Amino acid sequence: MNSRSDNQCSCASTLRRRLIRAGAKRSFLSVVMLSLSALLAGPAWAATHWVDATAASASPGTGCGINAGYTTIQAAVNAASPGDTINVCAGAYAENVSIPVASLTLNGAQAGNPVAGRTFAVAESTVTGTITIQAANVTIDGFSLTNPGQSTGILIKTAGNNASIINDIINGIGGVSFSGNTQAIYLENGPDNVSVVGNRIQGVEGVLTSNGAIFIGDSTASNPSLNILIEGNSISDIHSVSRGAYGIHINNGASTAPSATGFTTVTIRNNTIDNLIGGGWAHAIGLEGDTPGVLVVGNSISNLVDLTPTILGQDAIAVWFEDNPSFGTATVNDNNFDVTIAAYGIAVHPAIVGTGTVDGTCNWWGDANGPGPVGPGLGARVSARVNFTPWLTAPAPVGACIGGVPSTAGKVTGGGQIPGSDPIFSPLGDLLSVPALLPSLANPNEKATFGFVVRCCPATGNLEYNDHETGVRIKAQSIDALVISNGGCGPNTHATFTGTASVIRSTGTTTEPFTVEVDDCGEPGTADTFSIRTTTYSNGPRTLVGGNIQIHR
Ligand SMILES: [Ca+2]
Ligand SMILES: [Ca+2]
Ligand SMILES: [Ca+2]
Repeated sequence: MNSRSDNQCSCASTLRRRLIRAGAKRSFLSVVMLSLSALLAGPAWAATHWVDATAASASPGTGCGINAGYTTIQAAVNAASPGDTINVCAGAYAENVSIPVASLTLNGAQAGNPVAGRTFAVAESTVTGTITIQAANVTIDGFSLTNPGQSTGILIKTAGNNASIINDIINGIGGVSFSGNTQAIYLENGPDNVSVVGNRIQGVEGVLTSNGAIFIGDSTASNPSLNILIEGNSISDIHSVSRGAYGIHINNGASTAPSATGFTTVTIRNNTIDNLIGGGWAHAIGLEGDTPGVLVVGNSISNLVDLTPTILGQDAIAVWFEDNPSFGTATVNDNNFDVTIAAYGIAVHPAIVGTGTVDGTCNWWGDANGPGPVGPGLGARVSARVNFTPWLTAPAPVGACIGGVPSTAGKVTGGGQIPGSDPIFSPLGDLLSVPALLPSLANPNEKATFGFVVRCCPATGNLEYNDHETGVRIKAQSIDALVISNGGCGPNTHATFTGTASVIRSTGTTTEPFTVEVDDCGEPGTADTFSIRTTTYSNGPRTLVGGNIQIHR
């Protein structure tokens, strides 16, 4: 059992002792009620149930081991009322679990703990079977789950609105000789407001059918699946022997039958998808039903293999639109398509009726010159009906979205100080790196100093930057591009320049792409801003605490 479960056990027993003492001293039920409502989050009378294979106490139990009240998860579910919590202690549970009770929270031993650093089935509550959600507001947090030789890990039925699948490790669904459709997480026939966040999904495979990590179906559905969030999941090793391998597969209502009126509104954000192998095809994000306004941002996709390529190339695609009349309303930005020129970064099926274009700007295509062969670069392929300019000139979140934009004739100079380094955030505000020390006005060493001169064209110049507090120096080796644009302080007040830099720490020096963005808001430079980011470092944008930036064009 891990330390968190120990904490849960001691918290529960401490709470129980307090309640017993309070009741014994005053013998007033009102005191107990007051204590309960003050100490327990949620509904005053929500119960907590404890599950452990070695349970030996009366239900609902008070902790793990012999203090638990149920030996199976299903027994606890059967005894639960809406609003209850079920704590499943570390151990193995070979059972299918069906959840018809609304507002139930199932906590595994790792509830609340991110999957990073955890190992499948080690110090985990490990379910071998399918968990089926058929009531609203159910949370599944902090489990390991496997289901070899079966089709589904977690099945969310139509009634499972507001389900939250979080911090779960799903490893091993189906198998290389399993003949059914396999999927780790399956939203069946239109549940709404479902969150699938922060899970690790590995090893989904089968023979004759398509297999995927997260599947929103079905093609014949008449019920839309609304407001779905798929965020921060790590998906890898998906295999179909003879058909499609999917990371995220959406085809709710995709059938041409008049009764199939389902569609999906979904945000797919900051997921990593790696190593899909399909005997027929490999689609990392298959938007194969109607997905009006779909947002696909901040995902990193790599290693897609179609084992049966045609003369036109592999049917291996990072983001794919098929049977999707709303493709022209899609936003596909800030993704990394590290799939080589053999595969597509974004593709729209040529048979889709309509004349729109996918907003496919600001993606990294694996090449500083952008996508190919329709695009100008040697990066991942792109189809027609995708607007891919400008693209990122280096992987997100370092790259600048100036690929394909002509450099600007002009000169940008600057020198001065800004406060010390910041954590890195994605464009949507998600934390991407741990924060450095917070800057303190009392310690001038926490300032970072910079100096640069960049001119164009061709783009040349130099840059030196020194974060004294964190001991990071950045020195440009080359300048690739300079773009001067309109900024918050007026026309031609914003400049972006990119290149390659030495990033120097006491532990060693690395060569990394860099992006610097500055605003020239007047003289002296008290309103000017500076930002710099490399693969391993980021600071800003920050307003200068000394110095000046000047943009001339
Ligand atoms: Ca629905
Ligand atoms: Ca193929
Ligand atoms: Ca200035």
